[in-house]
Amino acid sequence: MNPWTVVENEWDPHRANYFETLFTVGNGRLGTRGSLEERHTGSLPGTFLAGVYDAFDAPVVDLVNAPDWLVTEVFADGTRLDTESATVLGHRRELDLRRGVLARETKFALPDGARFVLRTERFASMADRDLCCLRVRVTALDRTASVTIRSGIDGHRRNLERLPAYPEGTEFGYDRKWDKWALSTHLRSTGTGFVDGVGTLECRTIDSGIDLAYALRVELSGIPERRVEQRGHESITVESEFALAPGETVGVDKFVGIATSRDPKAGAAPADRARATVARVADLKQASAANAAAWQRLWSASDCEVVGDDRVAQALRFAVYHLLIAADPDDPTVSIGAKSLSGEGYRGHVFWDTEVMLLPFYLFTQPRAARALLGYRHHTLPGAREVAADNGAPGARFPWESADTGREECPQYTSDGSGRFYTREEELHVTADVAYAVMRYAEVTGDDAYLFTEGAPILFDTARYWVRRCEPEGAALVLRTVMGPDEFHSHVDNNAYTNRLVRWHLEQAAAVHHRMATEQPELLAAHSESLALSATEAEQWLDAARRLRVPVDPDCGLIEQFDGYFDRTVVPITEWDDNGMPRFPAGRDHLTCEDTSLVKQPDVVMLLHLLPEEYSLDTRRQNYAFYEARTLHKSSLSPSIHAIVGLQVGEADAAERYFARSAFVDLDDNQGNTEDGIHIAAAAGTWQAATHGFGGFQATRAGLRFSPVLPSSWERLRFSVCWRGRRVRVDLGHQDARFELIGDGPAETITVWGDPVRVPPNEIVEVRAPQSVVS
Ligand code: IFM
Repeated sequence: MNPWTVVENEWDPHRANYFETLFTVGNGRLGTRGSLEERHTGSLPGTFLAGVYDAFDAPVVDLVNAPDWLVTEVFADGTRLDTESATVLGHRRELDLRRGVLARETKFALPDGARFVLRTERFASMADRDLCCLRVRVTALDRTASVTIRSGIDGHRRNLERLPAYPEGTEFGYDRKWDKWALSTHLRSTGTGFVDGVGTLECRTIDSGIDLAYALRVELSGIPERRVEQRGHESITVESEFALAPGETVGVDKFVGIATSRDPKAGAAPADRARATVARVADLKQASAANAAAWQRLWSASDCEVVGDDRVAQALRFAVYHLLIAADPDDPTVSIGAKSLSGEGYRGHVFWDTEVMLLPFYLFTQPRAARALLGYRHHTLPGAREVAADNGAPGARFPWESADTGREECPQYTSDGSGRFYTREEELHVTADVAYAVMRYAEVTGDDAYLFTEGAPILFDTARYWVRRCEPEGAALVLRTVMGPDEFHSHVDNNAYTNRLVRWHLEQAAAVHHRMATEQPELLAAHSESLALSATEAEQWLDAARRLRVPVDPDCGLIEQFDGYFDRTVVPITEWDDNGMPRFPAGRDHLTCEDTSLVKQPDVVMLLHLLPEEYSLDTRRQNYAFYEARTLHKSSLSPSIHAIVGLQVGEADAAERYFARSAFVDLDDNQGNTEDGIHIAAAAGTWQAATHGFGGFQATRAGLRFSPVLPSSWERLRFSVCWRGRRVRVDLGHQDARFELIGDGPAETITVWGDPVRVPPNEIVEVRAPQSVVS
């Protein structure tokens, strides 16, 4: 197995939607699902542009399924070369993770047996995020033929809205199921045309009013009999016709420039910018080389390599690939949805996943991307203020589901309308999670300028929200009617995770305020003025932090997940699936575990993960054992966190199982919903489980620490981490660990297996594992 590629070896329409997700190409600015260029019955194509949302014709805002730049049809002697009109003799696709290129080779036969090979290559350029490229080549194997290639842009796109209720147990075949969905229209055509051989398709999102422009340049390979430019109301196409001799190959190279009126660097009209993008490309060779060079730079900072287990190595690279195509370091107005830009799942909405699951990957490998992701929360502060105001509070409260404005976008009901969930109203912890991410970024990068300019207003305005949201109970403060990360339990009081993180948040906000009073008094005065912050508010934050109840049983160290949790009915977990993951006990599902102590995903265990230094090993051991036995892992965020905390408390076997569950969630489709999009939080959790878990890597105020304990099948684990502006290359084995600090400056002292190690710059330092680890 090549750990740098993911391969599809045969055409199976039942697996096609799964591969469409896996084979998404992208560059953070956009993502395009891996559909066949000509599509098939049952295909689910999609191109998603970061930040392009619209609410027209839908109950909640959608990440718009934007015009499709791939669409290409090939005809051989009048027969369409697709998986239904012709016979598929062979089919292979390969996603090259190293360069972000999806290559295809399909061999078709016509009814008379004449064979044709269709080869394509596509990428969304990492070198120029406004550019997408597609190469199409057709070879006639047996006889002369007339070949027509139609390649263009399809602006007639719809989002899936909802599947109407059908009798329970109704199932539709792969070729019918998407047809059953109600659809939403988000785009209105504003014009199509060709000038000097370059086509333009323009449209506007109906509700949010974003202008989109696509420019199309098609270069032919071979001498055509005919070349025609065609424009329709919502499409543009270049059609070329070739007479092919046996063994001859013809084709097209397609360049597509994409621009929108919401791009941060918007200046000229989108159509002009899109046309300029395709005009500056010399040819596909040059565009491919620039793309490959950009990818090489990304991988040199972000690779996470497992030596000795190619299957795991591939899974980790696949995770990193999807993380790299999800983030745009140049756009601080967008974040990453729960399915990245790879599908319509969760309508492209942004959750706490970004701050808690994804951010560490970017922080340690692509800090500019981390900075941009935090920029999104700053950019959406006005929306968060509206959310607070809607709830009768001052300050800012981040929404549970966020899109372009920062206002709450979480639906109240399940998609068929039958179930009510309360995440929108009650999953308040996201606000503290954002504060946590702000502080982590500042700590790891040492970027005080960020902290004092953009971080501080986030911390301050959200802290004042908490002060109002907390209620007095005697001398203490409590947080009633909330939901913690465990979404099986709504309307609970004093969720330990929420309360503890809120206290931490209030303390950090007060500490930053205090620092600014001496280090940045003018900036503090400016923030105080713009936020109408009174001189005593920071004191109120500290007072609230002191009084907020965070219960831990003093005898056993057990943290009660929320008030009364220990009294909920204990329903034992008795069945596990083929991956060793728990099944719902009979009669229980997502909405019917309220009265039980069953837990959907780490809640107390997530707290142990985020604040590892606050809890003794004994407390972590106790709580992990108690809650792990009750956790159903019905979120893809769950297994990786259990792997990490499990390793800290010595549960290595369970950790390997949890790691595998996270690492293969999409490659093995082990939740059965990969077709909706990549579980991007699990991809990031997998990276965390490898580095923080098996690598024992922690970045603390005191510096970097490593205590690797690798699975026996891994020979080495290699990755890099950015720390305070420099990069450390890490190479960990069972018996030794090597470190190289890249860049000028003083030596760093890091802690390896508990001992301090001095690492001078640009020198490989080797550390032998102590006997206790080796044996
Ligand atoms: O944010 C998560 C949540 O924790 C569990 N349900 C899915 C959401 C999006 O990934």
